[in-house]
Amino acid sequence: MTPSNDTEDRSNEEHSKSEPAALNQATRTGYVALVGRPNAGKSTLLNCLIGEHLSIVTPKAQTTWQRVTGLLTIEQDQLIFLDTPGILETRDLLQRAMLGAALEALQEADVVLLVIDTQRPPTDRDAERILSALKETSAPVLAALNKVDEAPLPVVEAWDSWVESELGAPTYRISALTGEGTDELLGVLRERLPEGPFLYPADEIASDPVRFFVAELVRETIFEQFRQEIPYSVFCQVVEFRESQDPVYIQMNVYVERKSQKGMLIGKNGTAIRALGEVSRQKIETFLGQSVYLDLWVKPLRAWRKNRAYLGDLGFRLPPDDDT
Ligand SMILES: Nc1nc2c(ncn2[C@@H]2O[C@H](COP(=O)(O)OP(=O)(O)OP(=O)(O)O)[C@@H](O)[C@H]2O)c(=O)[nH]1
Ligand SMILES: [Mg+2]
Repeated sequence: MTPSNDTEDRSNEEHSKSEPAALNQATRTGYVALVGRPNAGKSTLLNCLIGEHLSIVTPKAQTTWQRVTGLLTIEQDQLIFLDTPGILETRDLLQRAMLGAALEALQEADVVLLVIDTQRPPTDRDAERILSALKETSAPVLAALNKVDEAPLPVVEAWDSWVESELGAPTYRISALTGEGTDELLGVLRERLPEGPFLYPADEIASDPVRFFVAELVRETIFEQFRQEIPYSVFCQVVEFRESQDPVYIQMNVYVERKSQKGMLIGKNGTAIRALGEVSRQKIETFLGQSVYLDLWVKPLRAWRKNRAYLGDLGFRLPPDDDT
């Protein structure tokens, strides 16, 4: 093809194409990291934006332990949301892995959405943790002032001033629970996406394996049904997933840190584990849209939260410079 007939050839090509005109427009694709202090509503916001119960949510802090990717494609825009564990003070190796996951998402982000719980006023500790974490990113930061459905207005205003003076970032008042303000926020996020091809098919909402979500739904139910340290001592892992069977057969290990916790999880005459299995199974059936046989095996894995090898086996990515 010579430069002289280049234009003509391309215009001919254009006319012969049968795809909709929209495909010829530039697409925008980007990673949007949802970060913030524990319990701010990051996972609720991810679910609200995606329109699915993808990331587990509980009233307790430190629910999310690993990053969860949620995909949303609207017209020419693809948003790859990274829900992250809360930016927290780390006391053990699991918490260091959790913080590491949040910091890694900050490094990968094209846009950072700082999610703030405006039910509580800003503290020095919040300020220190948030500002230190945000040093990891060079991406633009937006702040979602969340929970405005319940938050006292003076506290929302206090956060507004804090974000303005400390970050100079734009703020958006939202409720991830009711959806208030989230359409406008989504519009702003779309505007911030860099141009680029889609990285996932337009109809996909998740990139993590189904096994991960299934195990997370059991962990969510443990947070709901057990008290004190139990939710923080348990991790779930699918060991067998037979999709071709009806009902789908799922065998899951439920690891506890100490032998005594095994008894608590099973309960008197097995009542606790039966209740856990029943509610978890229903959630998994809704998620998969199929009948499920859920086989839970409670196993002690001594002090797994502090054990590098166990955490590695359970799928946690540990910070490389960690010497614990
Ligand atoms: N009233 C109100 N509650 C909310 C809102 N968003 C989240 N919550 C509640 O806040 C609690 C924590 O929500 P999560 O989405 O689990 O918070 P998170 O930031 O993901 O928490 P971690 O994973 O522990 O860091 C849950 O009880 C939610 O129902 C909101 O807009 N309004
Ligand atoms: Mg969460």
